[in-house]
Amino acid sequence: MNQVKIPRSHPRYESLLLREKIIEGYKKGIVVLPGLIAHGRGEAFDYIIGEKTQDFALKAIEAGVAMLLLAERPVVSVNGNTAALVPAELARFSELTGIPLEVNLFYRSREREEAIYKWLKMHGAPKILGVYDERIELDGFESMRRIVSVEGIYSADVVLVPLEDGDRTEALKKMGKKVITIDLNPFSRTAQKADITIVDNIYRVLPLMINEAKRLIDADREELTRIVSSYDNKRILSEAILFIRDRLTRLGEQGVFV
Ligand code: PTJ
Repeated sequence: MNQVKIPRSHPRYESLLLREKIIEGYKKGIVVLPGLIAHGRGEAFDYIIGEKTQDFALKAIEAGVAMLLLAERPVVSVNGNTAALVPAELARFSELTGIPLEVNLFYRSREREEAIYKWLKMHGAPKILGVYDERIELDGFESMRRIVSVEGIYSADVVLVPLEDGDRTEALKKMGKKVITIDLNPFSRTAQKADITIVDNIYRVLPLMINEAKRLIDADREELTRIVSSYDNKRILSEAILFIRDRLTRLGEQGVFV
């Protein structure tokens, strides 16, 4: 397929750019075919929330970063779509906070693991687990995601699992871990089960997480604890769903979308 040059003036510029990133990721062996479908589902929800970071996401981002900074052994789990969309931002966040990345795939193959490792390294990620270090199989779920790094997800107290299929969050929670997710679909199992759900496009979220980490990195533990303990994920999910309802009602009444 030929690379399409997208003019900056195009009203759907960012959305088309993300498609290109996913397609490029597929060609490089980073993204799997079902990842293209997952991206389409995300796009639909992004359209519905107005392709902008809303208040409910900003609150979740603040709490998520505070929780990661408070953690003893935090880790960021990276799948194919995440690696394709925000590799440099993941590397920057990891460098800034000292939190390692871990390659953890649903559709796992040695080639993909190594391709993602190389891709993240190329973008400057300082520490990438789950590929060349010691690994172990977790009990409690069937998918290939059960293969985790001993130093990373296995030992972690807080795990960020962006763009996640359903089966893992509950299993991680049963192991006593806190789970933060980034998911445009507030109805997904992961969104509903996580401790903190950032309902927004990962492409907009990672730069905001980097800014938030810069702001909070020197905050004292009391301040971080206050942010985390005043956060209520049920309320945030309600806000997201009610926002969708109200926006659709408004647009429906106007009879126009753009
Ligand atoms: O790389 P692998 O092998 O680990 O596989 C990755 C995929 C994404 C294929 C796998 O995890 C999967 O099938 O995921 P699901 O079940 O489709 O869930 C992905 C979730 O991410 C859905 O709820 C989407 O709405 C959401 N999503 C997709 N794109 C974005 C997104 N959320 C935030 N930002 C996006 N850009």
